Amino acid sequence: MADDLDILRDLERKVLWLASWMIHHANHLRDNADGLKVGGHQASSASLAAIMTALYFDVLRPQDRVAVKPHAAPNFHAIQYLLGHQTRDKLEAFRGYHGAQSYPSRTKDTDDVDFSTGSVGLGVAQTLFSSLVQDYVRAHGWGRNRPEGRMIALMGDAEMDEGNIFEALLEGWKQGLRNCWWIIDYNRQSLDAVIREGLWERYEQLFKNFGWDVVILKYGSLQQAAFREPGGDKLKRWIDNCPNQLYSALVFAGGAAWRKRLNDEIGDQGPATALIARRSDAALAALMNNLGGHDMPSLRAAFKAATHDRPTCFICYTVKGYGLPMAGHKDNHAGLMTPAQMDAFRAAQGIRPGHEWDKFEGLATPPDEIAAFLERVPFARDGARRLKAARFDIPAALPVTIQPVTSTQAGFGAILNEIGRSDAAFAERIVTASPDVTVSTNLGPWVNRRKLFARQAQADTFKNERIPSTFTWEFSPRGQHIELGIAEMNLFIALSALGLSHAINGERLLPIGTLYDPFIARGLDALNYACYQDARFIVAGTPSGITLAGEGGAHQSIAQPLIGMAQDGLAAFEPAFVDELAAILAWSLAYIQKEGDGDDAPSEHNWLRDETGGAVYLRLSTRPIEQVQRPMTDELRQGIVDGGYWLRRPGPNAQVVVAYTGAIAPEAIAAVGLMAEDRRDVGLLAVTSADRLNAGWTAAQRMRERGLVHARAHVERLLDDVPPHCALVTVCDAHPATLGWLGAVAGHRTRALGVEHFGQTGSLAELYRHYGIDTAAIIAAAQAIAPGRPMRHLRAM
Ligand SMILES: Cc1ncc(C[n+]2csc(CCOP(=O)(O)OP(=O)(O)O)c2C)c(N)n1
Ligand SMILES: [Mg+2]
Repeated sequence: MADDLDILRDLERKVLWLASWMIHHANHLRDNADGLKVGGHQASSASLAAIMTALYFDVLRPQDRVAVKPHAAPNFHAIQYLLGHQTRDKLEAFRGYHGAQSYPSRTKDTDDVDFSTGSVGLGVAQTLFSSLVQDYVRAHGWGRNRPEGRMIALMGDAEMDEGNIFEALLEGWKQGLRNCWWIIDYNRQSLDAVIREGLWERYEQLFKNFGWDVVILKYGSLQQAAFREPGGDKLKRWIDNCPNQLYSALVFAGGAAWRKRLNDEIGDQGPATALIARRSDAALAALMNNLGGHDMPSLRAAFKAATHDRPTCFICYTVKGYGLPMAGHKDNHAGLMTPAQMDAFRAAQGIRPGHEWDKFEGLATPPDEIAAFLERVPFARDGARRLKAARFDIPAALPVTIQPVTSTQAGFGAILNEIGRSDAAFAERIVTASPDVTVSTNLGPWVNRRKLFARQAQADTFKNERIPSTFTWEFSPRGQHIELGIAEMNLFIALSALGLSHAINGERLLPIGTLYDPFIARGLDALNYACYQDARFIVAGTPSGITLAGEGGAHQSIAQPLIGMAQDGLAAFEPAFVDELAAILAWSLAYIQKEGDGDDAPSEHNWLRDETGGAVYLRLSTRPIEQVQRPMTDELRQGIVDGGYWLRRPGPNAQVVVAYTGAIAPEAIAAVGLMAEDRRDVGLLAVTSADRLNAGWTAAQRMRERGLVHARAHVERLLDDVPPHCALVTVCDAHPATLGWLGAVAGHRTRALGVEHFGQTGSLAELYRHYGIDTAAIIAAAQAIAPGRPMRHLRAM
């Protein structure tokens, strides 16, 4: 009988082989008609083969969750294939249509990826926040029937260059991070380069500063044994002093080069020379390549020794391309083995031509023993690992008292305050988070009611000292607001982790984040990442646009509505009035819980994939505006969530229609009112979501092209009421392209007003005039494209 160590070594070889072969197959053996390289990272995968084998086949438990370094995806797919959770078809189609993904993907892969990766650094931070979310869930008394899992990142050493890693480390320290492992594949190579000397010492200090344990796996067991031989101390000293570049170069050059170099530098005609001479070239190379990260006994021992819940960083010395001909070469990142090299590698693995995909081909252990071992692997014990969670009912109308003159941001705070007072089940599941803008985004009243979250309760000192304050900042394990430092990347990764709690912890959360609208750009890649892995959350960007006026030019946002439209997986809204916001928020809280299949047919009502669900972006404003007094009918509510409705329906003789979005509503209303004195039937279209109007229109066109001739989008039905000769003036406090496309829906002449430049401070009137989105600008635009009688009002203004 083979023992577990033998079997793990066999599996390591198999993982290395399958990963290399998968990439080779995709690049050399598949029809690649495009003339583009397919790519794949044989060297980066090889670097992690032993570490991943030790983890997945021995150390991990079903409750553990892993973010795999993006360019080690082939290892992951190979491991799941060996465990029976990945098909050969998918491997053969690696990087192809519907094949195993280039980088592990929660949404596109079928082999149970825990966390997507791809943009380096983000998956790493996701594990940290997922661990905090696990603590949050358990502190609220949920999910206690499941064992606590470890959140584990397998990361490249160059991922440590990403700033978001440091932001996350600091936040983790503040929040008392536990149950998190970051395993650094310390191959001392990035894409372009060999990294600086001594970086591990910086890492070690850094992690220790943030309260982590650091475990360094530098020497493998062969090396440790050699160090105990006579002359071994010299060898160890030489290894410790060897620059990264030279070590890599010698790894690439192989046994004879090692012998020459070592003899030159530590040869003593005594014990060190003898130590070298006792080994063949192959044995010498094996010894020098035997770094901790490739040594199965060291890896198992190190991982199994970490039985505590302290966050732990493992710095594993590795060789990029370990076991492959490109090992150690500085150009190996995108390097691919040639067919001849692959052939030699196959033969060396004992794999017969035509048996490349066979799971047990060429292994020392008999197949039935390996199969029996794989059956016992703890990681795969519970089968599929993605959990399900119940949904929470959301009332169609969220109660709120609307002030006659107020802003959407104030309304947002008021609605949350009302939710905070309610004992509805869904209210318990809401968790808010904000990067140091809790008060200034109007979450204060909600936090007063629902408290700040911390694993340990902590009283509000100001309150204890009887110093009056509007806000009582009490920390409690039942608190429902996570106060983050000012790092927008962290906000989005936190939302990403909170928004996957249903799948990871089996407990659904309803996350709502707030930040200043311009700083969405600061966390944009993390937002994209969160959407890519289908995390469910609501994010409110407020204040926004140039409407924040005195707050200053540097805080003005222009492109965000276009981001909202273009970002897949994110439904974007920009209401003008608080009753609209209440309807949108109620819809959103249900929408983020929807779990239809991504290929579900869109609803015939609006051709949007509303049953699939997604995340939501609300662009809000601090501008107090007069609210429209009206009953919220079902029809109005539907129009609001579908993206638009007629505030004033155009008549048959309309020459002009104004379409507006957001806080600029008073200017649009005033312009229409003034124009109506001279023109008949002027219409006013309220657009609450350019994103959903646009997406519905695109989808309906596609449906028609596919033969569903009756498909009609909401915006098409709205514009049915606009006579063909009528002109459209669109206006929003954002880039004009946000609404400019409306003219293409039914072929209306259109002038799109908006903000293309920014940076000026001033009063609203000054700024709206300066950027050309005030009432006069709307009227002038209408006059220019739909000349009517001379406009007295325009001249008077
Ligand atoms: C945000 C981001 N920037 C750039 C890249 C391109 N890229 C992919 S891997 C890589 C280098 C990775 O080096 P390292 O993390 O050390 O991994 P190794 O390949 O050495 O294992 C780069 C720059 C990326 N994937 N994501
Ligand atoms: Mg590296």
